[in-house]
Formats: sequence, C-alpha cells, structure tokens
Amino acid sequence: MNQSKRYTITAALPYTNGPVHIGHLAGVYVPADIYTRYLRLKQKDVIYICGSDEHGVPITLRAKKEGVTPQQIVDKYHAIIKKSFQEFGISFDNYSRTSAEIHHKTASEFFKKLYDDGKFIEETSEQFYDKEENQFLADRFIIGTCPKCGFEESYGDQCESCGTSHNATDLIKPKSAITGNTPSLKETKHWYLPLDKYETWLREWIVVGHKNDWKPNVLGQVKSWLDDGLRPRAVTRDLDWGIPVPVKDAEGKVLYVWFDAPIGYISSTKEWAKRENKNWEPYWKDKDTKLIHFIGKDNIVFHAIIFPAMLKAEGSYI
Ligand code: B3M
Ligand code: ZN
Repeated sequence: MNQSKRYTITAALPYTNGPVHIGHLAGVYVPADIYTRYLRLKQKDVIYICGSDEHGVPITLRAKKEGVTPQQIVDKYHAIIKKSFQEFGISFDNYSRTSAEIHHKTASEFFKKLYDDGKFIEETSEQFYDKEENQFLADRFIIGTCPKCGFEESYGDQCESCGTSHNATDLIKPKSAITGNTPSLKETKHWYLPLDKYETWLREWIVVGHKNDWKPNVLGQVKSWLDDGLRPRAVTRDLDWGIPVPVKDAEGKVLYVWFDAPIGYISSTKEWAKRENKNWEPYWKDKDTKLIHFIGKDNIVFHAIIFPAMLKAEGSYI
C-alpha cells in the first residue's frame, strides 16, 4: 500500500443503548487498535478516533422501556462503554460523544452548509404516523417487509438482513413497532440528500479507485447497491431526541442519526485537536491523509455511500 503522510483511523461509534460486547471488540475496535499501534511504531502521523453514538430511535425505545429520559440512558451507557474500552486497552486518541456541544455545533454547521449551498431536496410528503401514540414512525419505530430481499422484520431506514438502506415508505405491509397498529399517513416536510446525483462519482471513486484496497465483501455489497441505482435519502426526522434541524420552520425535527453520527468522527477529531493544541483540518481535508474506517458489516452503506456523498457535497473534505 502506498505510504501516506497522515492517517485518520475511525472506529464505528457504538450506540449507547447498551454495553459493548466481545463481538464489537473483536470485529472493530481491536483490529483498528492493532493497525493504529503498527502505524505509531512506524513513526507515522496517525490518530485513532471514536466516541459514543447517542442519538437514534433505539435509545428512545430503551428510555421508554426503562421509564427514564434518553439523556439518562446515554449518560449511563456512555460511561460504561468508555470504561470498557479503557480497561481493554483500546488506545483511542480521543473518545467523544455525539450529545456533546462540539458535535451539535459541527453537525448543525455541516447541515447548514449543504442547505445554504442548495444541495438538499426539500419535500413535503406523507409519512407513517401512529395515531394512538400521536407520533411519526421512522427508522426502528416502523417495521415491514424489505422491498429488496423480503425480510419481514426490516426497519424503516435499513434492512438488517440484506443491509440495504431505504425510506420507510418503501416497506411492504408496514406496522408500528410501538403499538403494532397499521400506520396511517400524515403530511410532513423533510430534507433529502440526492444520492442519485453522486452515483457516477461514487462508482468511479469506489469501483475503480478502491478495487485494490477495499475488502471484496464491501466492494461487492456497494456494487450491488450502485447497480440497483441510488435514490434521494431523507436526512431529517420528526423526533424529539437528536440534533435540531438548524433551519426555519423545522420545529420538532432532528437530523437523521446516520447523517449526524459519521460527522461525529470530525467533531471528535476537533475535540482532540483542541486538547492537544493541534490543527484538526489536515486530518480531514489534506489529500495526503488516508481516511480509514473500521466498521461492522451493517454499517457499510453509511460509510461507503452516504457519508462519502455528504463529504463530496460539502466540498472541502477528503
Ligand atoms: N452506532 C451503528 C453501530 O453501533 C452505529 C455506528 C455509527 S458509526 C458513525 O453499529
Ligand atoms: Zn433486505
């Protein structure tokens, strides 16, 4: 592999709706730690970045179940997870959390730049709604049959069986994960990232550019999604837990957890740089920096397609 000047290594931000387990460590955090230690031994300029992923529907479901607030859930499991990594000797340069102010600021500014640059499609459409719960049903609040593989317990944003990411309204025979009711439809406005506009660039960047260094299973998965054709993906949600959408008439709306979470790598890098009195930008904006993500297999679509398209749309990142 050609030598790079600088390495930014990231490991998937664990959801703080439960502890980490040996599978996470063996699959993601230990391999990333070994690679980082190897680069340090070779005197490379490398940072190993992570943090807790504290937004998203699984955390609000856990809070409902335990009769506490989402903030109490994330405070509890952020501490448990951070301690587990420390005790296991995972040598992050920084372990942050997405409920931190620096992340709210970074993710909001990122969204606002894409919004101001006209990169989003703004659309009012009918979304699933649970009348009994008086709330919209997104992501894990809705389950149904996956339109791609037929898995009957697919979530509204992603099918855990085939990994495909879709919009909730694509599900067949949807039902509310809270009440089991068949949802009704209610109008609401959301902002969509037009992934289809980045399809040609992604194909060039991945299928040609990364054919020698990405793992075959990752390449295969991404090629099949590209061959299916990409479509606009909603990057905001009608939820009360998350990062508020920083534009007018967006009350009660937050950034989709998978829009904000990967930006958490950038916020955690900024937090590290502030503490170490370093400049964070070369680690995310210098073309001689190699950005390497260690992830679980169901995170491929977000790290190989959606996050790269977000960075490409923003324009100043590697
Ligand atoms: N929290 C999913 C997981 O824990 C998600 C990873 C985010 S990485 C930006 O596997
Ligand atoms: Zn599926």
